[in-house]
Amino acid sequence: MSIDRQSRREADKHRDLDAARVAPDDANLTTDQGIEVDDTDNSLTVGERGPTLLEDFHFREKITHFDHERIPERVVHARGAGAYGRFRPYDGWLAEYTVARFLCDPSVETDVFVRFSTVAGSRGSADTVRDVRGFATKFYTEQGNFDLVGNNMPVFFIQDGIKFPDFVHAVKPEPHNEIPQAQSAHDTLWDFVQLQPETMHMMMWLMSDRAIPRSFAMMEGFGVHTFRLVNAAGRSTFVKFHWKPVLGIHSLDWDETQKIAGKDPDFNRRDLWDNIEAGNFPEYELGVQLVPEDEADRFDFDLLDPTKIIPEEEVPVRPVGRMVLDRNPENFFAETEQVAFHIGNVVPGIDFSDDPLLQARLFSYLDTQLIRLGGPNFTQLPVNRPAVPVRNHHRDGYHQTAIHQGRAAYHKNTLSGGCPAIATEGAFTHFPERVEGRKIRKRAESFADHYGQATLFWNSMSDWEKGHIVSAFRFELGKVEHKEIRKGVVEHLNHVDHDLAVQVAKGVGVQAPESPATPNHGRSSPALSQANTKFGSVKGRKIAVLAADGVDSSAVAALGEGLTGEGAIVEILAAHDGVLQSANGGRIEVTRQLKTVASVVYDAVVVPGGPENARTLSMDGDAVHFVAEAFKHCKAVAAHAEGRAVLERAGIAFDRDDPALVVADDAAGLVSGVREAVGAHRNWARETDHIPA
Ligand code: HDE
Repeated sequence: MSIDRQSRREADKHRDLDAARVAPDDANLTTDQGIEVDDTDNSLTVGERGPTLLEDFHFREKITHFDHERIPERVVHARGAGAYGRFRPYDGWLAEYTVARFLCDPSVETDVFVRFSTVAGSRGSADTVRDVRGFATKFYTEQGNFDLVGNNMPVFFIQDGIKFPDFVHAVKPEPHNEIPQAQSAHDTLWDFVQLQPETMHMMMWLMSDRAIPRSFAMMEGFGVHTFRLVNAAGRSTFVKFHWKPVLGIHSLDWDETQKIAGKDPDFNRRDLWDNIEAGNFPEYELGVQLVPEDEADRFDFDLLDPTKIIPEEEVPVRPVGRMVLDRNPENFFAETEQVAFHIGNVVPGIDFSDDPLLQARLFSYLDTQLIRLGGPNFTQLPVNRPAVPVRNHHRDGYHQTAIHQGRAAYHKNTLSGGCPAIATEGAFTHFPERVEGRKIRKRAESFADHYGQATLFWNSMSDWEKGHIVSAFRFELGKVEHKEIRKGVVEHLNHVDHDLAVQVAKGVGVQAPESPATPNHGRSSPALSQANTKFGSVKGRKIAVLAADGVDSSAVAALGEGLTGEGAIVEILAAHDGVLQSANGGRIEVTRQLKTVASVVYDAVVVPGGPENARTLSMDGDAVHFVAEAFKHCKAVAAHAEGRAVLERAGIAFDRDDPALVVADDAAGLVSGVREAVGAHRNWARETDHIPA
């Protein structure tokens, strides 16, 4: 679906950004003072070989500016990638619950900027590490900016924000040697976990495939906390926000992610960028779970507890509208690095709940921007400023870019004609929630169950997902040096599910528990399983075609014609760049040299026919390894006619019952087989074969 661009746009962010855009033109190079210089390659010296002169203002300014190019990276979510897009509600049904116009007026299209991120790693860390992904959206609405600062997992590690520094110190590289980078597999994190059982539900998500998404376009987003919607009558309804990817939720293989971290550390970032450039725009549906205030107590958990979900089977996610990301930023630093999200940026019709994690975040985001972006005027940066006018009495500060006119910077005033005036209607009004109680430091009893929903998550997984979770726990705890910590975690897992605890214990060499610490309640939520997500699309998928001279071009042409129109990216890989001679004497342009890529950055591999092609590729270790590795990672592996020989060389038997193994003698059969296998994402059943590679 594409959103109509001809819509009403009172808040047009792109027009607003025009004022800040600086395009290269044919004008001369100047200093920051606008002075043209005659040489920017040689500093001013005494004689050709003499000392440099302090009066060389161009040299000094150039170096000084360079020295100050870096700003502190985000303390968490340092590595990210951003994109602009548009959001539009489908219809007006949500108006019954909120006065936020951008959510209920289908004639309004709202510009957005989204930043996806990993949490623990530094700015330069690899994309495909096991981690939570940030999914932060800034809506430039006509009522001001609304930021939905979410993650790709619906719960969090802790219940109270005061624990956040402890948690982050535990998960970040250890302080004595700053090892490991962007990894949760180390002692301090798991020590924290074993002493803080409220982490258990989130740890199940973190050990699941949700932590290694194939693409930012193939993961969900969650607001996590319970928020409020407030309607025109002032009635409040509790709400959980969800982003549902149109392509479904799909993940990488763990072995693959580790290899990608070396072969292409920018894997997810590149995927986002390339697909937007190719017109394969990532799309998400915004959905809401609504709970009337007077029904808040009907659950067996507390709505204010951010370690809990509302199962979709209990409260369905109702679709609100669609977001399309259709434009890459023009300058990473100016936009993606300087964007400043804040959970406290809400518009009329959206309000907060008393979730203690949410309340802490309300303090943290503004505070962190002040240091990261160097003062209170970061809201004037092009990517941050709203697309509607800002008028108030805030003045001065570092990097003030506005020239405020007039004498009165206070309210009330007569000297500026009383301006700016206070809105009489449509302004933000805090929901007048009734609260009373004693000041106290105590976790609510209703937050006490730390295992029930971890069990729900486990019970909801398919067999292959369970297998991945067990392997992930074994991997992570296997890296933990202190046996006592491994043991402590297994004891908690024994409250989640006995079988899970036993399997993990076996892997990490600790005594397996004899009986469950808490009996499994047996409940599940099928919506949590990736086995029940959407399948069938090849949009954004990368298909490698291995080729050499003598390749039968009919299969190559058919793949290109058949699949690129549906959004797949088909690339011809060969031992060298340039052009190949096809079997019928034609020329085929090579997209990439085999040595510069690897199977792990593709979703499928196809070996076309042609006897000479098959002979050459069978003798090429890189090509054979490519096929074997793709097969190991449960991907679609396909051969056309003589191309079979290369699969055989990779040790693949054809008599297996394997829908992702496609062998065809006709080009049409090859294309339809590849389409189906790629649309199914992976054949995880292959894992039980323990394929080497
Ligand atoms: Fe954040 N978080 N967070 N967080 N968070 C930041 O703000 C914080 C939490 C999330 O792409 C910081 O600008 C506290 C939950 C995202 O720029 C900081 C607590 C969720 C991003 C901060 C949490 C998030 C951040 C660091 C516990 C999911 C990246 C830099 C009370 C709902 C936004 C910055 C971007 C970033 C604090 C917990 C999501 C330090 C104190 C829960 C997506 O302010």
